[in-house]
Parts: sequence; structure tokens; C-alpha cells
Amino acid sequence: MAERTLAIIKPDAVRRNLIGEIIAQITQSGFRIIGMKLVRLSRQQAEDFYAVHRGRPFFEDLVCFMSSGPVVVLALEKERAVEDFRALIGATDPAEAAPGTIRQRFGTSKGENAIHGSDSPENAEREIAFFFSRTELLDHDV
Ligand code: IDP
Ligand code: MG
Repeated sequence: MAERTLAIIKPDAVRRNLIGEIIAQITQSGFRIIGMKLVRLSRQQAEDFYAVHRGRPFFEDLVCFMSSGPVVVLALEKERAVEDFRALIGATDPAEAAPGTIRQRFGTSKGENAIHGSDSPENAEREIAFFFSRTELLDHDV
């Protein structure tokens, strides 16, 4: 059965009108979109989504940034979705991301790195549930 992962096109990329190019790269890489929404996160939602990073030096900047403008949230499906999507986006710091990866192409700093991808299948399911109800995802049982 195909695995699922969660992607967020971050506010920097939305502001720079990169939604289309980024989604094109994702779908051309074999991911199927099973859920998608354009939302602006509240400060509280950003804090909750990144709760694991609370206490880190970059936490305040991260929460501020992620709630600074609209984001596109995507639930994606593919075999080995989590691992393959992390490879597609590249390293956290765009300066260290491999050529052709989404962060290398579109990120501008370690904080403003254009896109999020879940880091494990367990976190992917948790993160998908954070943004989508079951009936907002394709192929749900009625
Ligand atoms: P990841 O997004 O590659 O999984 P994490 O370490 O989980 O990276 O960090 C979550 C997000 O927090 C990053 O994507 C980035 O936006 C931000 N971040 C992480 N480390 C730093 C840092 O050292 N400076 C500024 N922002 C950071
Ligand atoms: Mg992470």
C-alpha cells in the first residue's frame, strides 16, 4: 500500500508566487495529491504544529514566519513517500541542499526554506490529521 506524507509550501514561497512551480515538481516526481488547501496558520497553530521544536533557539522565528502569510498544505501519496519526499526537498539549509531539490531551487535561508516534509511515516500521519479531516482526503471510505 502506498505511503502518505505531508508537505507545506511555506509563506516565503507563496509570497514569491512559486506555488505552481513547486506543485509541478512534486507531481512530476510521482507524488499523487490526495488533499490540498490554502490556509493562513494562526500563531497558535504554528506553535502546535512545531511543538517538538519548542525551546530551540529558532522556535520564535519559526512560529512567526510560519504564521506570517498563507501556506499550501498538501497530503501526498507514493510508495516510500516520506523518504522520497525528503530527498526531493533536500537539506534543511538551502545552501547545503543537493542541486535540483526544491529547497536548493527555491529556499533562501535555513529558516525560509520554501517547503516542509514529514520526517517519518508516524509523523506524516499525525501531521496529515493535524490539517485534514478524513473526508477531506481522497479515497476515504464513505
Ligand atoms: P526540517 O524542516 O528539514 O525537518 P527541522 O530541523 O525539523 O528541519 O526544523 C524545522 C524548520 O525550522 C526548518 O525547516 C526551518 O524552517 C526551521 N529551522 C530549523 N533549524 C533552523 C536554524 O538553525 N535556523 C533557522 N531556522 C531553522
Ligand atoms: Mg523536521
